[in-house]
Amino acid sequence: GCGTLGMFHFNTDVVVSPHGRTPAVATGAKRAAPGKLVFSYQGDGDLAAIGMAEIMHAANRGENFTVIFINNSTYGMTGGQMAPTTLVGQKATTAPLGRNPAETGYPMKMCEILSQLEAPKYIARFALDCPANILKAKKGIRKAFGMQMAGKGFTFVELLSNCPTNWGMPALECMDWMRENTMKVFPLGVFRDGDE
Ligand SMILES: Cc1ncc(C[n+]2csc(CCOP(=O)(O)OP(=O)(O)O)c2C)c(N)n1
Repeated sequence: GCGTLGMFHFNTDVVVSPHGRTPAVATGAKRAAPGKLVFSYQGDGDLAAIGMAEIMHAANRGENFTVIFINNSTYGMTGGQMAPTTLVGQKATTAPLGRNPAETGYPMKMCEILSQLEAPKYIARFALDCPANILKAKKGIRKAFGMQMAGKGFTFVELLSNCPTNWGMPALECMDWMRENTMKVFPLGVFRDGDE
């Protein structure tokens, strides 16, 4: 879904768009109401698979909204299928022996890919594995929202997350697994800061 859309035919804060198409919907919302804070909230299946075209082109146009990209390296809601971000060797219902790059390629790193474009103004990756990192993520989101409200352009915040159900482990173990696996493939950091 995307942020405040109270200027259309009905008064609402949230719009659920078709899977993957959120950057297109957010583009329309922000262009129609440039004073509103608009953000999309997208999973890795959503953003890096079905919505790959929408995210690339919204970023390339420098649309002035914020993307919150929740990367838990799985299609959670539909039951744990392989996502573009699934790690090599990570098990999924559609990769029961673990992701094999010879068949399905390698994890796609969206911050790094989007950093090849000129227009984006802020691109950063954080992890939600411990309070210190959650506070950093919060700062990054605040920064992205601030840049958007200052009219700077496209801002993208990736948050490494987890999925106890589909990873098949308790929540606390997920935090360790993230640190030992996910964060090695998806390094944390600010890839672009248009304020600097
Ligand atoms: C056009 C379309 N295709 C497929 C689906 C089915 N679908 C719903 S959620 C989902 C996967 C979501 O995975 P992700 O975006 O990674 O988010 P998560 O559930 O892990 O948070 C899919 C394929 C859909 N809702 N709409």
